[in-house]
Amino acid sequence: MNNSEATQSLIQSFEQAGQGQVFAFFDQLDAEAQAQLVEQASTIDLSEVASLVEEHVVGSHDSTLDLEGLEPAPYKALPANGGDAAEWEAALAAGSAALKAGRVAAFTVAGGQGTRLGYDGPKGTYPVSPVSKKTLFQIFAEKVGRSAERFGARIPWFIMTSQINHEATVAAFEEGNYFGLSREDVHFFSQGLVPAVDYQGKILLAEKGKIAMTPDGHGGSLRALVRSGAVAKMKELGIDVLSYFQVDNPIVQCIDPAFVGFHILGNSELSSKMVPKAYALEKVGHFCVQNGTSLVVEYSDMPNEMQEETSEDGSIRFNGGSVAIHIFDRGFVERAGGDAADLKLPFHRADKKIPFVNAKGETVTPDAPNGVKFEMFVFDALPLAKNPVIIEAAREDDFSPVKNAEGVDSPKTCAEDQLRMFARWLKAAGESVETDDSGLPSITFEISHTFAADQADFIAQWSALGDKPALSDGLLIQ
Ligand code: UD2
Repeated sequence: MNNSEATQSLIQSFEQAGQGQVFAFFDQLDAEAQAQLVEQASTIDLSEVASLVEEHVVGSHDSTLDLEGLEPAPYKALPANGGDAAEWEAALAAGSAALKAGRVAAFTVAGGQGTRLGYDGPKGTYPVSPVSKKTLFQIFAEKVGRSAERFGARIPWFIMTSQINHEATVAAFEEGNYFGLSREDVHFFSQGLVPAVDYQGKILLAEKGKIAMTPDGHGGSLRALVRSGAVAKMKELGIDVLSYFQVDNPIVQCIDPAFVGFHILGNSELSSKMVPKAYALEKVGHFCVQNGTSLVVEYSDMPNEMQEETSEDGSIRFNGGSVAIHIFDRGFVERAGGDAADLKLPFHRADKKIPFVNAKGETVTPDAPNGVKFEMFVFDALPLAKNPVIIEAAREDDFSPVKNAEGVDSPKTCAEDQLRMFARWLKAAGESVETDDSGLPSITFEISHTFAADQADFIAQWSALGDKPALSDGLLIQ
């Protein structure tokens, strides 16, 4: 029996916090299981749990957002949509200089469970490219590697996993030989976990010796970057610009020099890309301002009438869709993910069906929500950041996520969007490609990102290529 003083005082602290049920079956566990429970329990911040419970579960929680004075946020439009071309040129030059100077790192949040896709494994190991079926991780690795080559600098890549998929993620990189990257340039770290609670605020047990804990949301990345030592590593490497993207979006420009430039020239602590919404009720967050402060309002927090409002010219008023592409200033991450009390991200409540062990020791699988999980959202950092910059991005150049097994945002739509992108690149380089009205080519081919990271890169690479391959079904340009 695990009876050390430290264990006894841990159990006592849980009892004092009204969470003694966590150890209800402790005496029935063998020594190894006891040690595991103790280890898990010792990672829990009981005062954080108490304030989460007070604020979101038992207290008078009024989570409705105050919509008073909410306006669409201003943004830098693309030159094609009326933006200032000279400003975009200046941003491109500034971003390219920062990249050459080695100030930029890539950062992927990959700690999610990917339940909607129904894929059993880290989402980044899901194959998505149309011909060679490269995985999401390989595509990002090739884009990051190609950008490093193009700008003649190292671009380290930080990847946030969670306890659920950490080992499998690292194993996939080992097996893939880091997809051509140098192993020293890839840094993995795990995000934090928060316990799930029932509607009385009691921490739930998943098993007699295991607490039900879930990842603390992509917003947990800020504190995980600090706690894991990733921020210290960036400092050591001279990196102050962090290019943030989600694991589910292979179209994303992992390293976009113009975006980096806007961020630097704007002296911004947090910059974001907006994509005009595809339709009024698209399920994305909205970039807004309220009393001079920028913020993202999730679709679920904005009434439909507001999402459907139109401007005088008939266009959607709240048009700025948040597609989870950001750039963080390292110093800001260090403060917001550290102890700065005024820069804390809030937690959100999600009601879920959480299997649990009841007081009799039986495992119950509920068929209706029985408890609460807590998550932080990274875009809640926006109101906390100084000089936030928002730029417009073309959906087709930056956003086609794989979220669902079928229908919208599925492997099929994503593969088609990649094909459209490859066809556009070839056309921009002066080639003729047969496509339908939606831009989808009649043949399936692929441009490897070891060859080109983005359209400008492709045009330069393609025109420098002596023997150009003839376009044919199944062709892989690499
Ligand atoms: C997110 C945004 C939505 C829009 C959309 C674009 C929220 C609440 N909404 O929706 O506004 O921008 O993305 O695709 O975020 N992740 C972690 N740890 C966690 C949870 C998630 O790393 O604890 C990662 C996950 O691996 C993925 C990303 O965060 O890369 C997005 O997670 P999601 O699939 O839950 O986001 P979604 O589609 O609800």
